Amino acid sequence: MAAPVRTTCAYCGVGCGILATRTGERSVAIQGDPDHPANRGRLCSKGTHLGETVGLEGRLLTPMIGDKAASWDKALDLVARRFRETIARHGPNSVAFYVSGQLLTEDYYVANKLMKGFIGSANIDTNSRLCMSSAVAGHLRAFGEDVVPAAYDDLDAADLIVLVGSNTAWCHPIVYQRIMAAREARDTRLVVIDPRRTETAEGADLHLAIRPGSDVALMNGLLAHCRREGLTDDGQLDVPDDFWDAIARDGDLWSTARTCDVPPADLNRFFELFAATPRTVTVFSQGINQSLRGTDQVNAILNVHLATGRIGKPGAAPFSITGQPNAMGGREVGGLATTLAAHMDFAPDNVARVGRFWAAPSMATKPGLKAVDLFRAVDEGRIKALWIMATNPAVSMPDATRVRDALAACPFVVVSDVVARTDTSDHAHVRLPAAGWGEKDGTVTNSDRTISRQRAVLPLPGDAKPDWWIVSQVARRMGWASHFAYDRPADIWREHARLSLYQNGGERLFALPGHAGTSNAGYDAMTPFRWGGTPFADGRYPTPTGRARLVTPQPAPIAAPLKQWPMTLNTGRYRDQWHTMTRTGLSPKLARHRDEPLVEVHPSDADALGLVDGGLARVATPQGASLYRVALSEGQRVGELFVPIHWTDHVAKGGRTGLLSRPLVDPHSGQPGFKATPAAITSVATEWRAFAILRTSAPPPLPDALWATRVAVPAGWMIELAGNGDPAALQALLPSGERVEAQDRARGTWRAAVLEQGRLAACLFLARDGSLPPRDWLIRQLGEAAGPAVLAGRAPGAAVDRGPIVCACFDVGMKTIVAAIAEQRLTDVAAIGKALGAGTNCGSCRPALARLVTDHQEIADAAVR
Ligand SMILES: Nc1nc2c(c(=O)[nH]1)N[C@H]1C(S)=C(S)[C@@H](COP(=O)(O)OP(=O)(O)OC[C@H]3O[C@@H](n4cnc5c(=O)[nH]c(N)nc54)[C@H](O)[C@@H]3O)O[C@H]1N2
Ligand SMILES: Nc1nc2c(c(=O)[nH]1)N[C@H]1C(S)=C(S)[C@@H](COP(=O)(O)OP(=O)(O)OC[C@H]3O[C@@H](n4cnc5c(=O)[nH]c(N)nc54)[C@H](O)[C@@H]3O)O[C@H]1N2
Ligand code: SF4
Ligand SMILES: [Mo]
Repeated sequence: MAAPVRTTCAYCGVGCGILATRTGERSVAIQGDPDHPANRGRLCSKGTHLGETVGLEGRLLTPMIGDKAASWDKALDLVARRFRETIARHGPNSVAFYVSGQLLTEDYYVANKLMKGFIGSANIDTNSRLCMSSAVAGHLRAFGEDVVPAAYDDLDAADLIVLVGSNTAWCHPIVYQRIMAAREARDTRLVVIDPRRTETAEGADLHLAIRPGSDVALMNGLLAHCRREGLTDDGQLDVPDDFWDAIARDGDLWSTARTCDVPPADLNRFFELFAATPRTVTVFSQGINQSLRGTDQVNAILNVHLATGRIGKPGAAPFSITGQPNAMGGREVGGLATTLAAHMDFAPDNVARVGRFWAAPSMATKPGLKAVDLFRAVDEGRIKALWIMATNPAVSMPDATRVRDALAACPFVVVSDVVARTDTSDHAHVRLPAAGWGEKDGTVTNSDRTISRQRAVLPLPGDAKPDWWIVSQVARRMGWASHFAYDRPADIWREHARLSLYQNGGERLFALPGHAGTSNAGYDAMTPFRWGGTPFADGRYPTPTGRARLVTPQPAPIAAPLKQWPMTLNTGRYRDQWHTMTRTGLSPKLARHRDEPLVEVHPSDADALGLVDGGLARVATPQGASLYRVALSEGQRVGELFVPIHWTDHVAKGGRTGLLSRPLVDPHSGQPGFKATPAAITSVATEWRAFAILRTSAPPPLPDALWATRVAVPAGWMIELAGNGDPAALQALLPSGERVEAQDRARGTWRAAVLEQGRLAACLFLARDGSLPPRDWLIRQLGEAAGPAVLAGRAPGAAVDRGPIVCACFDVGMKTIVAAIAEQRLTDVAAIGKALGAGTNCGSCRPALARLVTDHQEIADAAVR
């Protein structure tokens, strides 16, 4: 067996180190890297199951012009020519790049350099605009530079951790496990501030289920409390004249509690805990950033930390955790339309400096279009050539239907992606096959400024090429061969490091000393390191006065419910899926945690609106409407809905969330307010419900039905279905072969199975009264010897329904766990682990297990008594 390759995870900004071992043509064994400072050997469910996503099924393996395969030469020449011609005819601002925090730093650097130094426009924006641009804008206002003043070690050293707008247990699971470890080791307190009671909140000492958008009121209330307690010191800060008046206004406990809609006693507990705990880290992510006042919400948090001295010391910091694996690397190269490069902005000095360094013929002199404006410009015909890399805006942008229309009307769209077909690349004129995780080489920066290498463990498949190579080739063909003469990522890394140091007398904290001269071998051997040390430890900030600034924050508008749109729609993530599912969607293990897109509703709303658990509902906003399966949840606030962002037209009919969100943005950062859209929900009745399980390696097409969602299962695919009228069209799902069938017209059930040489190749179960057999046993029968008895839908003899899968690693279902809690009187997560294995590998399900223990303990006790 090959030696393990040290690399980093493909997914979130925690940036876990991985030991990847090639075990076959296209197979990789995954282990956590015990030496990586971010995770010390741990991995969550997504990282653990990366090996299930490296197959070639669905990959784009050759350049495509329209629907025809093309050589690289032809495709690159075409892209270069169309961009050149468009620029010649309509000017540099008629073209744009839309890139991604999932590019490596080297890819990002080259794309940014081409657009801002050579094409001469700053129309390069990134999906990070949708992700953490409010944090960037907030840092710039408070500190003068976009520096995250925290590290994971601070979590280990803190006495209080406050998670605001962050479902850490699902979205940054290894950070959450570190927090849980700190709680065990030193009794660190945990407060979670989120309108929903998430699994993250389940593990906290205190959960404040605040009204959406009331974070500024909460933080101002906290700051007013600290001031009353004499804990603030603004002597070394730049303070706007109106600042303290604005903070004091409505800043008493009662009015804050009213605005935030939380019990005053809970609020007081939080205030007192914070005031009493100098070592406090406040971690925040999308519940703060993705708001129409995201930047002000960020500054409201920074204000509290600056004014109470909780920054620049071990265990005390505001901590913006980033979502994507290289969101931070993108910030370092200046990949946002509003930044230039290497933490420099568009001030004339900086433009001149970067221009000199690049020997650039036509520097962009002002910021370019931010994502939402950029796609609006495409829609209005002002952008005539667009290149999209490593992101799926037809799904992930707000008002995504309009984005699709814009792409469809754009004269020239290029998409670089690893998969053959996405909702975005359906609109591309040219598709370029990019190297994927496991094949690409370069660096990423995680949430705590640690730079690590990603290394290839597999060879490049087909004609796939790394993104840096693709961009450099186009740049060369546009006429700038000598400026883009890179042969390897190390060449780009050295240039990036040199730029960080270029005429930098300490004004810019971002600097990579010692790396400009790294040899190729040194680059290959690079070990993880954090840049910037402990920022602001000396109390000095990169502002003109050297002081940090307090900013008077404006609260987010808390709209009164509208008659037509009485609900507030919140959107976010599931534990085991990554964004638009192009990769996690390939993993059967990850699919089973939540295999359909749900709309979570509070039971009292459901009662009032006639929604039933497990039924379908249409969620509508002024932008559009989409279907979801209803899940009642006590963890929702009344009046609020929650839907996931992951489902696309390629995996489902229904459940596409991007089309619902408004294209409204924060005025400072341009980040969309994805977390609160006025919405309505209505029940949708269907006459039948069905599912099909099919043994096929290629994903089967979705049949024509009102509701259809497809997930990977171990030997094939499963499709959940619901609809009205004659379900005869579902016949087309079943392959030809020996057919066994059972129909009960009275009950309206239809069950069919197809056998190939006595083995189960496919089955379809349909019911009109809604009761269908559990899926697990049938999934396991795919490819196994089977006969007509398979139509019973369960094992002969005892019927075991394991319920939804909670532990993805050991495949343990909810009902199995609940039964074990009751029968074996299991009282904690560790006991469940001993009995069933659940929760003992990646640990992502431990919050869910804890919840099951609390919920079922009393039942178990009662049963024994
Ligand atoms: N499993 C998984 N993990 C991921 C990702 C993924 O797709 N799947 N994506 C990665 C990426 S790119 C990102 S950006 C991160 C995102 O990570 P998170 O920010 O943790 O994830 P979200 O689910 O978008 O939203 C976080 C929480 O904000 C809450 N919220 C909504 N409105 C408000 C409000 O007004 N105030 C407060 N205080 N909270 C509010 C929501 O209820 C939600 O629970 O996750 C990363 N990790
Ligand atoms: N309503 C709503 N919308 C949201 C959010 C929300 O909370 N609510 N969150 C927003 C946030 S924070 C984010 S980060 C975005 C994420 O949204 P997207 O960036 O659109 O989602 P992904 O599915 O990660 O898209 C990445 C694409 O790049 C491809 N890819 C993977 N690796 C590579 C590579 O190395 N090279 C190339 N060229 N391609 C590659 C993948 O196949 C995939 O098609 O969604 C945003 N949209
Ligand atoms: S927490 Fe999970 S998804 Fe994030 S980097 Fe670590 S293993 Fe990957
Ligand atoms: Mo993100």
